[in-house]
Amino acid sequence: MRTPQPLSLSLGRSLPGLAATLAAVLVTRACSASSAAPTTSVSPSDPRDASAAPGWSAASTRVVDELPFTQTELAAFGEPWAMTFLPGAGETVLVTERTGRMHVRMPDGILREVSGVPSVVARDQGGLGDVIAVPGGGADGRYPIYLSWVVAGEGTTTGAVVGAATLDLTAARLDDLRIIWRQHPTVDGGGHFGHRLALTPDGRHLFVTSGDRQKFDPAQDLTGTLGKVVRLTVDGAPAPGNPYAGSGASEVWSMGHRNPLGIAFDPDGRLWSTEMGPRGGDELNLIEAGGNYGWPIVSNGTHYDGRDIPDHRAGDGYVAPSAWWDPSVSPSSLLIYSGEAFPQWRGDALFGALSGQALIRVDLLGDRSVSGDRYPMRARIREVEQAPDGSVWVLEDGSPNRPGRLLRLIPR
Ligand SMILES: [Ca+2]
Ligand SMILES: [Ca+2]
Repeated sequence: MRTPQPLSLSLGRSLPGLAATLAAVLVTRACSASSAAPTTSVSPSDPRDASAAPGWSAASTRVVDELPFTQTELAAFGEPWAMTFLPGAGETVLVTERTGRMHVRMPDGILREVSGVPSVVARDQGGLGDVIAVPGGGADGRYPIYLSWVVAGEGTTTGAVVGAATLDLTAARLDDLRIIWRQHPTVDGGGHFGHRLALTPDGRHLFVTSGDRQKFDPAQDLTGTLGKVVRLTVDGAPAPGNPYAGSGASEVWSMGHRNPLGIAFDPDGRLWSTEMGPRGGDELNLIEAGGNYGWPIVSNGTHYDGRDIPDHRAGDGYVAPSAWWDPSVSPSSLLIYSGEAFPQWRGDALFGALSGQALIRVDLLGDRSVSGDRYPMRARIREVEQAPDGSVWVLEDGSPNRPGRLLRLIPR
């Protein structure tokens, strides 16, 4: 993990002073990123055009109709949302459903419902969310996990929370469940919770994506955690060294996000996130300490009601997406592939597309993304994971009329 940027020098300043410092740092960063803009044929960013924002439009991503993998259905769930393999347990995988259920699928295919799952507010996009397992867990069949879900706040409001628990695999039961972090403030409405989770490779910090709850401006407000990526200790406290330590939101790592639904580390420890943007503004972002990713002030998309949003421009003070999608694909998840089964995919980003009904692959080259492929799946794809053997497992999105299948993808 890279160390925080010099923003920590701004401790104790007023917010405007902090913002000015932040803008100066980000301008520098944006300009240097622009000079490194990719020059592939699919990039509209001409490095000779100083006004062009960095990054590239992935709209022209190649559609691969002849899929390089075969698909096998392993199970089906009502409304699956997330999954995680249990460390050292082969193909044993935990699957959450938005409606508040969790199952463990054993390697022999048996599905067992997990008890002790928290009661959730399952409404609109909210409910039971992500689940991740702590690497190295599993002694005596007990697996430390983190999970996220939506709870009621004051009045009619709701908000996402993150909890820690221990899965007793033999009993298929969560023990010692406790809430360790709460999105704040809680607000009305049922969208844009984010609440995807990622542990740093060294296991010392927990990153949580926190959506803007469809309230826009809070993504730029450092008194709350809406529209942010936050960095916590393993116990849920603001991590030491965060860029806004000492401010009202000392757990904030980056800001200006809309609805980041994927987060993952690459093999070099860089943090990437997929973000569901407005119309035509879905993003793949390289997440850096103190970065302001611009929502709702700048976006390469437009509001769904037709109002314009200024595009990212070099020098505007906001971090431009590494890649963006117009038309939208609705990224739901993110995996950086490191397995053996698809050697040509190693180091690549893979994510599911909801409205795009596809698995999307993006080539990562150091701190840049440069090209990619789109694999049509004929279903909304909610989640992507890598099995111990390197096969790629995906969860389709489910609905009351159509369950979401768990599929295993292996090379054709
Ligand atoms: Ca997962
Ligand atoms: Ca725009």
